[in-house]
Amino acid sequence: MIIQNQQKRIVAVHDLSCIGRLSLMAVVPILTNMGLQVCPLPTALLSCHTQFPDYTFLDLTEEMKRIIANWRKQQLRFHAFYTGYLGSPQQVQVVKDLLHEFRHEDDLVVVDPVLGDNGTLYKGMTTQMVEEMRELIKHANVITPNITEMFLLLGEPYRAGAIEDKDLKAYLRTLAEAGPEIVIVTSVPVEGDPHQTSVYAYNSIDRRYWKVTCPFLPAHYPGTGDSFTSVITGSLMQGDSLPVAIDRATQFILQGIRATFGYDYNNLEGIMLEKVLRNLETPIQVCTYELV
Ligand code: PXL
Repeated sequence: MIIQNQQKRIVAVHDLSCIGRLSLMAVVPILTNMGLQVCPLPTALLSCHTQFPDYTFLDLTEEMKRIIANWRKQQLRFHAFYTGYLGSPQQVQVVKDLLHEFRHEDDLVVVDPVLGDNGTLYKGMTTQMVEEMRELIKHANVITPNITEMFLLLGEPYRAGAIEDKDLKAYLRTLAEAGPEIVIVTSVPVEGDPHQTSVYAYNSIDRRYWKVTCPFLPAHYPGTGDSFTSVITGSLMQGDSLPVAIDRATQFILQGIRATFGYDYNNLEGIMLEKVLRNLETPIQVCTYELV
């Protein structure tokens, strides 16, 4: 019997921000912990993420092409692709070429359309990036915009308050019509309750909608979106159902926020992943998802 390498390989297309516990510094530990071999394809190198008042930024678009060319020579086989923060709008074409060349039919493609939060674009993000992201999501199986990114992708003005279920379901459906089978929207306000926040998900294959609601602590930590989508990706790769995956990811983020919130601390440094990473090793005990 030949014992083959059965380890699943995932390409992680994100920036490397040295300070802030986001992008690759969240994706690599989480997915490694969940049993995947992570192969980073770094999009940019930053001294710290762009919500800090000052940072250095090195665009790696050309280096990405060289890395992919080298992988081509080695005929590497990947089983999943997960993209997040891109360093330039041109990188969307680089990612599309990567998928065209390396993706097999059953591979999972997760696109987190990192563009902005709280109704505004992140520093350095442009309308050209929004337009390119609309193209990239067409190639994904799963997308995970926050509510700001959902409106940007739809080309609709941002609405800050609660949204009725029927409207939100229509938004999810419209995004799924662009291509992705599964659309997951995070940071959805809960009607009449500022202490809660919801995640909605739509699976266009079985046409079911899911919701997970959890407490909202009054603190903003950059990078929770990256950790959230990493857990979703790892969970789906492990064979969890969609509602279990969103429950696991939501609970993990809440654990991370709770582990961090009690300290007198600069929130820009993100949630203390080191303290909660091991929780991913235990299967989920209680699910709270609802069918909407
Ligand atoms: O978490 C999203 C993200 C990723 N990468 C960089 C960022 C941000 C959000 O601010 O600045 C560099």
